[in-house]
Amino acid sequence: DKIVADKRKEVDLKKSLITPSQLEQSVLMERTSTSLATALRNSTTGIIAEHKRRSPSKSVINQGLNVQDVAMGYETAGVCGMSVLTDGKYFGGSLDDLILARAAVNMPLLRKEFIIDEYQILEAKAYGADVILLIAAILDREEIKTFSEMAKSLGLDVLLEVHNEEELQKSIMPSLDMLGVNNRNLKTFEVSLETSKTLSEQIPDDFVKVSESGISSVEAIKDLQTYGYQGFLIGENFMKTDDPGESAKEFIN
Ligand code: IGP
Repeated sequence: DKIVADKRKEVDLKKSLITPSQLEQSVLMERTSTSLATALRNSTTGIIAEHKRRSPSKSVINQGLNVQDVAMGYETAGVCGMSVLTDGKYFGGSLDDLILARAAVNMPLLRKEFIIDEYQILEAKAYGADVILLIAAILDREEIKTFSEMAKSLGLDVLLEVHNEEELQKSIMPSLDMLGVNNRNLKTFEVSLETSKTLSEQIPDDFVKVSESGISSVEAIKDLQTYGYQGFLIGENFMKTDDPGESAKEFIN
């Protein structure tokens, strides 16, 4: 909730400095997005590899790497897509990370952000993202609908993140492509893959199921696949090493 309040201030300030119509001038607005949902459906491994320097739960994960090297390493490893954290205050990321990754690779890129305003969706497109994340815990159903429909109109895929049954039930709508279950409780930081297993049967089959956070072994993925998961969002396990791309390779084939 502190994160959301900080984000509100940040977005209001940026809006006054760079207008939506200025964002629309970005060369990247003309780029055709690539679909992460399609890549996941066609993959047997389904890895979405994240760029994450630090987090509120772990503090420093990796500060010494170059985002473009990380992106190229992930792409060479054969991941389905990359998640780029753009929040500065809590995760040490930025929109520069997103646009630099975009310049380095062709695979689908997810803007990992606390989206609370349509302005941030325009930013995602203008800085080269293919997918946005919407977090059910910080949005009501109306916002999820408005934001996901706007993303679709820009050609972006939508990953909706839930942590419990109530968030899942309030969020289901046709403008979402992927449903992600966050195994980490954002309030307590506790991680349990059981969260993905329990919620799996309540996710309708028309959505690609993604399991997020706390995944650190191929065995865990094999297990989650039996519950219908086709996407696996992995950050720390790759980023804590000197060569995230090389670490990701071990999860592919
Ligand atoms: C990655 P992990 O445990 O592999 O580093 O987790 C990702 O799921 C996590 O960073 C995340 C996240 C979020 C971060 C999931 N949902 C929402 C910020 C905001």
